[in-house]
Amino acid sequence: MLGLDSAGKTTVLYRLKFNEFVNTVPTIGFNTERIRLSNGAAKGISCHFWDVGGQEKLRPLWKSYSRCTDGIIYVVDSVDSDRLEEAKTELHKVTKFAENQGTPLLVIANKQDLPKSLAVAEIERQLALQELSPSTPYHIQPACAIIGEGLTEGMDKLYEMILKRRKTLKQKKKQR
Ligand SMILES: Nc1nc2c(ncn2[C@@H]2O[C@H](COP(=O)(O)OP(=O)(O)OP(=O)(O)O)[C@@H](O)[C@H]2O)c(=O)[nH]1
Ligand SMILES: [Mg+2]
Repeated sequence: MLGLDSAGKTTVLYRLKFNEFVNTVPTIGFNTERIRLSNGAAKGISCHFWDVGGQEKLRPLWKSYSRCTDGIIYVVDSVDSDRLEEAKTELHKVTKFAENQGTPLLVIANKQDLPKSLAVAEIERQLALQELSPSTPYHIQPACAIIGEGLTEGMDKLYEMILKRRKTLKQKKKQR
């Protein structure tokens, strides 16, 4: 789970883990949790999450933590329009790492509860998601991590993309 500082990653993590709001402090380093999803189509699936701090000095860590993962969750603050360009640059950097080619991407457009939040279509445009490599399947999900709205839908989509990718990789292996 990646994204600029204060996007809401740790709030998402603990919302999924405890099904309640947990007040966070900025992450220095990372948090990790094994979470059994409790809702939606992915209910019962156990996921290992790595929530890496988003401050600039911590971003060099992103490469190692996203390496060989099944999926990348990229959390964006939907109100922080001044930093969307920065969020875009960092996201495109991560998806270009050789180890992340084809890794499914769930973008969480967080803080949709706030009155000045940008619409999902606008965030998709500003993050230039359509310019990502065609090998990167993605879904952008509006959400509010405080109350957990949108997280089940987002995780379901991510799970769907992960299964689809596994199937394709298996078929490719067979053809060899
Ligand atoms: N209004 C609103 N505030 C949110 C939401 N999600 C998170 N926040 C708040 O945003 C602030 C930052 O949240 P964190 O979860 O600590 O952010 P982070 O992405 O983990 O930040 P770093 O650890 O610094 O990378 C906290 O005050 C949260 O309570 C949301 O959906 N709506
Ligand atoms: Mg954090």
